[in-house]
Amino acid sequence: MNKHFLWGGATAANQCEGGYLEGGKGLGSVDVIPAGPNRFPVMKGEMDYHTLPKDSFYPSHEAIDMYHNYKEDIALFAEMGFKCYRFSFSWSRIFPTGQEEKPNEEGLLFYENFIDELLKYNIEPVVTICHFDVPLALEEQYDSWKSRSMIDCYLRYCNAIFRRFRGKVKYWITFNEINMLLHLPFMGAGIRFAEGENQDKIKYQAAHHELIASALAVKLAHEIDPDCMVGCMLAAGNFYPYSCNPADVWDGIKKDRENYFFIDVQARGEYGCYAWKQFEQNGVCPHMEEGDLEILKSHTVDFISFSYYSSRCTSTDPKVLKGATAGNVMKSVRNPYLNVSQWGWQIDPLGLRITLNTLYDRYQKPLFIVENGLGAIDEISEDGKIHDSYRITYLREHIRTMKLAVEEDGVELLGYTPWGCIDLVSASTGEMKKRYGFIYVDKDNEGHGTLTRSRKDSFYWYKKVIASNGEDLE
Ligand code: BGP
Repeated sequence: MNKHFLWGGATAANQCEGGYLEGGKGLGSVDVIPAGPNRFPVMKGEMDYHTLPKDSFYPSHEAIDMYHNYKEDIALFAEMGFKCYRFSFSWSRIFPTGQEEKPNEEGLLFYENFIDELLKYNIEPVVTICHFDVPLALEEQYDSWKSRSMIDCYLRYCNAIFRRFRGKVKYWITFNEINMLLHLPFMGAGIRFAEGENQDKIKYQAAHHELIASALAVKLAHEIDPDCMVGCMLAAGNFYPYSCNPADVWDGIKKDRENYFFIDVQARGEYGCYAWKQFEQNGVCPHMEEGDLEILKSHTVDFISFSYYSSRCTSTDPKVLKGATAGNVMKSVRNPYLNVSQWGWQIDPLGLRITLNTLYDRYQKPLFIVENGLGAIDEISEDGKIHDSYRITYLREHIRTMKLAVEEDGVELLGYTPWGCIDLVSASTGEMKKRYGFIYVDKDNEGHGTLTRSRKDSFYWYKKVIASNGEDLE
């Protein structure tokens, strides 16, 4: 790997910060997403959070309390030798209702101190501007991204952070897993549906608003700081056809396109021709304003970042379809060649090489793996330590194929930031016991625990990987 390769780790505010009303922060959409059986219906936008039982438990409120522990956490990242750290800002910490004229100074100061702490250790900040978190007041006032007014609110927020952190933050990501809007609209974009609404029409209209906002953020960032790079972010993982039946192959292409739909616009500057045809056929053409197509065309992203946990598999055979597995929200058929994690996510290291190559062939822009990892239950052994060899195996195999994509296939890759480098709240399930970290956090699903941090075996292993620039994977 080249000597500037950005080894690091990734988290998001809503899953680790806590301090949900401290420092003048307003409520975010994630703060009303409970743990337990109501989580999924709320994330899908099909259950109104106002109707949740009073004793609901909201894991984001405290999370792992990084709000108060960030210095200790960053010191641990530095000890592992991180070159970069990907994290997100909480929008409602900076604009508590999303509509203020001026940002909340306390919120900006928190992130300034946070970033200065990273820079103290020469850790490059990689900031996700919006990671599954919209000020709740914007959801209440405008129905979130259903409304075009969100573009101005988002740009006001971007303007504040681009100016404040000019020269300090070089890598920005406009929206985390932008394609999640199609699958979990409330979690992805703060969108709820009323009964009888045409959900697809709303989703594609909201997508258009986010795409315009993203393009204008690229423009603004470059105006304010010509040296910074702005990227998009995809929940990636190719769909494999279950069989060589052409019907399965075609189905895989169509499913992949549902996801590329966003990146096609952000990276190439225009909607794919297939997208327009589908909009027309399904009667879901988004409303556009004059100049929109030009905005999209003129301000494409500098790099493409993505999460990769697993490949997916698809079939048109009803018998095969019966065995669909969960796998990171997007439904996938069980691939008989792959093992699965404790949460049923398929494990496919070669799929990372396939994904890297597919994305690079399609866009020819630098790529950035900003999420990858294994969510697993960790047990504390008799010696008081966590021997997470399963996590090391998962990461080792993925890093191997990542290196092959770079060294043998010529893919241009900026860096690698495994997800949840410190244990945090799971986005899909709200659990703590689904752990990804190199660093263990003492907290359970019900919110009990001392929040003490400790190093797992993978901590020492990853430290060695970084120190050897990916040469020593044993
Ligand atoms: C991605 C999200 C992350 C993260 C990760 C792991 O979809 O961008 O926020 O949580 O998946 O998923 P989970 O937490 O559900 O295991």
